[in-house]
Order: sequence, then structure tokens, then C-alpha cells
Amino acid sequence: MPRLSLTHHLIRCEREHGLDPNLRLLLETVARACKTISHAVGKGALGGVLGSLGTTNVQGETQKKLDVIANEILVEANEWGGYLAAMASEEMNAPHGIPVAYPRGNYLLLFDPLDGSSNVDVNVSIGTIFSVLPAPKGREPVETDFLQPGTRQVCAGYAVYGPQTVLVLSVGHGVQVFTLDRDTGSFILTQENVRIPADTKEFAINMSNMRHWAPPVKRYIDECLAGKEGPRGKDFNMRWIASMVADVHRIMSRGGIFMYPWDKREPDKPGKLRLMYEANPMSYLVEQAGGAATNGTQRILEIVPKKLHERVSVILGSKNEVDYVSALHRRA
Ligand code: P6P
Repeated sequence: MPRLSLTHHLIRCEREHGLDPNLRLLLETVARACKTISHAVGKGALGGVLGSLGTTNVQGETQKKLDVIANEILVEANEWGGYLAAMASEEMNAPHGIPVAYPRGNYLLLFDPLDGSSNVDVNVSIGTIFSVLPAPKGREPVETDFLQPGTRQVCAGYAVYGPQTVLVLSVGHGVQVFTLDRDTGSFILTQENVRIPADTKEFAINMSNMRHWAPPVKRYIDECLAGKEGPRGKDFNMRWIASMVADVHRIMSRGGIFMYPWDKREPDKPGKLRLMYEANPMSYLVEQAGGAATNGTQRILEIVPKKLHERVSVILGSKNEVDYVSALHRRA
């Protein structure tokens, strides 16, 4: 594979697929911000960035120092470039408008600045998830302008801060993987066209919640645990990193099914994960790689959001396995 940088790849997308140059500039800015976040994460205890702030975010979750640092890095990197009309983040109650001093653009950027941050103190992979939607034309966006179904995304991606720092991205023509070359500071194309195998023997779910699941999920996992002697006729393996970015990246790399389903601990919440800046970008990428993503009964990308920080049940990954779980929901 020729040694192409992120910029080379995006310019190729401009020429071959008519990618908007402003979207290229936005994505290069997001990538640079992810590089900065990777550097801050990598300092760990030496950087005084571990531990919690003693505050909670709009989700009611304890904020890690790095959650706020990562959010500030993304906001400061992206607010002045002229590509965005506004931003929204897991860490901010309301959308962040572009300061009057700066030019506006045609896109809305949404992000989870540091997904899985509870893992940062124990040195487990975490990451940044981002989604780009079209902005309203000719006026300042308001919160309801963000409430677009995932099918409206013009691109999505994530960075994983792990043994390598990788950027996984789609602008609607398949999924590409870029690995950070720490010597040069460039994201280098290392995988051209990610394809998720349609079948799998590996599931990812937090098993400690088993007693709280709805019957179709319980039945599915019971069948996996029954292995060769059970209805599936094959043994399954289980992985749960408790960092969506890392679990999804494994699925993008070798297949599998990731599940964070509704459970009865908080019955009024459809699920734990956030629709706009976790489930939608990950579902976009998974579908671009030939996989599937559902909330059990509906394609995630077709859910029409009602709230910016809306939660959703997530079942995504290898298409045939996701379809199998959907069939169990239909039969329930
Ligand atoms: P649990 C991280 O906090 C996160 O939002 C996702 O990255 C991850 O998949 C999930 O929560 C882990 O949740 O309940 O297993 O700790």
C-alpha cells in the first residue's frame, strides 16, 4: 500500500468523490486535535491529568480531568476554522456556538471527547468519537438543528488511544484506518477498505447486567453460552473492555457483536449509550464496513432524535449476528 497520509487520502476523495474541501479541512483539524489528546492521555500520572474533577457532566457522570481537557482541545481546535456552524459534546449541556469573531461553515460537529474515560486511570484503551451533520443554511443553528437521524451524517470517525493511536474514518465511501506515525506526527493510511465479517463467534456485553436484560437479549446470550451443545452449534468467546471505542475497533478489525441493551435498572432510559455522538457515528462506520446496527427493533441510523443527549440501546457488528438478535426481538 502506498504511504498515504490522511491529507493525501482526503484530497483523493475530493478528486474521486467530490468531497467538500471544507470537510477535508474540518477532518484534518479534528485529527490534529485527536493527536493532541493522545499526547495528553499518554502523559498519564506524569502529566497530572489522571483522576476525577469532583464534578459531574450533563449525563450525571463523574468528570475525569481528561474528559474536560479533551473537550477543551476539540472546542478550541475547531471553533475558529470557518468549517462549523456549531458543536455539541457529551461534556457540554448545550451546543457550543461559534464565537462572533470567527467565520461560520456548513457543518455541525458532535463528539464524545474521551469515551471510556473511566479506563484512563488503569491504562486501558480509550478514545474520541465524532460525527458531522449538515448545518442549517443562512442562520445560526439552534439545538433542534442537531436532532437529525444518523442517515444524515456526512462523515464519522473515532480515534483509539491504545498501544497505537489510530484514526478510523468514513466520508461515505467505505472505512479507512490511519495509524499515527509519532516520528513525523502524520496519520498514515494503514487499511484501505475495512470489511466486518458477516458471521462471528465473539460477543461483547457487560455480563454483570444479565438479570436486568429483556428476554430476547437473555435468550441470545444463553444460546451463546450453550456453545456447540446449544442451538447455535458453535462455541462463542466473550470480550468486554468497557470502552466502546476499543470494543468497536476490535469488531472493525476481526468481527463480533457489541451489545449495550436496554435493561430494567433505569427502565425509562432506552439504554446507557448516547445516540448522537456514540451510537450514530459508530453505526455509520459499522454499516460502511458491511456490518449492521440496531436498537433491537430499529436501524439506529433511522432513529429520529428528540433530545441532544438521548440514550439508545445498541446492538452492532457482524451483520448476520445482529440480524439474528433482531429476529429474537421480533419473536419476543
Ligand atoms: P459499563 C464508557 O463509560 C461507556 O460509555 C462505553 O464506552 C462503554 O462501552 C460503556 O460505557 C461501559 O459501561 O456499564 O460496562 O461500565
